[in-house]
Amino acid sequence: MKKTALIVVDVQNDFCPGGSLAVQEGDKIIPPINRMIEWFQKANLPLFFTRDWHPEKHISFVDQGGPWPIHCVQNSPGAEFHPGLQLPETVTIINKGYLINDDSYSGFQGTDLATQLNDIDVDSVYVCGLATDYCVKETVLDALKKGYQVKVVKDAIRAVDVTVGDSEKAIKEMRDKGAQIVSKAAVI
Ligand code: VGL
Ligand code: ZN
Repeated sequence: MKKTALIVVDVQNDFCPGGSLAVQEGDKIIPPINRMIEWFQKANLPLFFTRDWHPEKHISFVDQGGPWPIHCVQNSPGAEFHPGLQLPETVTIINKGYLINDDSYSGFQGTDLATQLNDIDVDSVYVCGLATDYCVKETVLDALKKGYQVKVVKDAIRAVDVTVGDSEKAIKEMRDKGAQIVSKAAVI
């Protein structure tokens, strides 16, 4: 039987209020994500948490000529999952952006996420987390390209919104490319 997995993208301290690359209301999504985690756990369905996991002097940092402030440095407090996020023992953690000269917004790029999903017969995924207009979007688009059925949980995502409207643009692009945009109520 084919399975559904939950992919929680980058719910890390640096992307939440108080962090170095804080997403507005980034922590507001934690309660609904926790409810989904509980539901997937009870149903014995797989949970994957991605995390941005950059070396010091990563290419994406402003001091290296990149677009972002220093964030999610490997083993630093900012790279930890938000303390409010439930972290069951059964979660599989996927590190990304861990090479100094390579950035990847997608949880599939430079990781074994697709192999792991295929090994356990996953054919559909729910995606939630941070940020709508970067890592959530790229993870969703890659999942679609790889043939998974994708549902994006709209109450459980938030955007960086470097430019006003980025969030809506990202949601439209995900929908246009085949993702279903659902609310939490449709999951649990
Ligand atoms: C992200 C900017 C830089 C994200 C990661 O998780 O959306 N955004 N690195
Ligand atoms: Zn990053």
